[in-house]
Amino acid sequence: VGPGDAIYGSGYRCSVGFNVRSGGTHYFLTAGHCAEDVGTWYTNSGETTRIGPTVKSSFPGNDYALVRYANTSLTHSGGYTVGNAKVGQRVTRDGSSTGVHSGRVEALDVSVRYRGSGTVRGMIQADICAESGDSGGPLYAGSTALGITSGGTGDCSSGGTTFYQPVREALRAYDVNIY
Ligand code: TYR
Repeated sequence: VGPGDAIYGSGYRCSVGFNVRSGGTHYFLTAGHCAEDVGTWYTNSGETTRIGPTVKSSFPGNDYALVRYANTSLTHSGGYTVGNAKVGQRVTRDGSSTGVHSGRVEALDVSVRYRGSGTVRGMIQADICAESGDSGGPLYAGSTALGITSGGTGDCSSGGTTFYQPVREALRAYDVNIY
């Protein structure tokens, strides 16, 4: 299980952001809005192969969550260090609905009000499309982890704009390390 992979819970699908750890305990980061109503995550849509529980989540305000790998037979891939996005930077995101798409960072520290759910602050804005289910997936530049897909407008047929939770803030909030 690794960045961009599909995760399922309570009939929802989202994406893995980045694998992280605290000592010998392994977790992954995903979007907070994904985990609001999901207690247990699975690798398959039939929800038979369990990954583990949502440990913590924060949404709205922020949009990140921490899920623990309780299933010790799953692998969890790494290879990332954390960084800060810069305006104009070329970046890539991955997600379980639409796969890999690249674009540029348009703005930082953006507030976004999602209809019917709330406002998130401090987001990275990029001219990259995403669709439902891509949420929680990673935003990166090479091996530098930058963000977690939160939401946006448009789609991958007509093009779109997306907003990302900076990953450094989530690492600090949960006192975990990316790898
Ligand atoms: N917020 C969506 C999710 O929960 C992801 C998404 C992103 C949807 C951008 C639409 C969009 O334009 O999966």
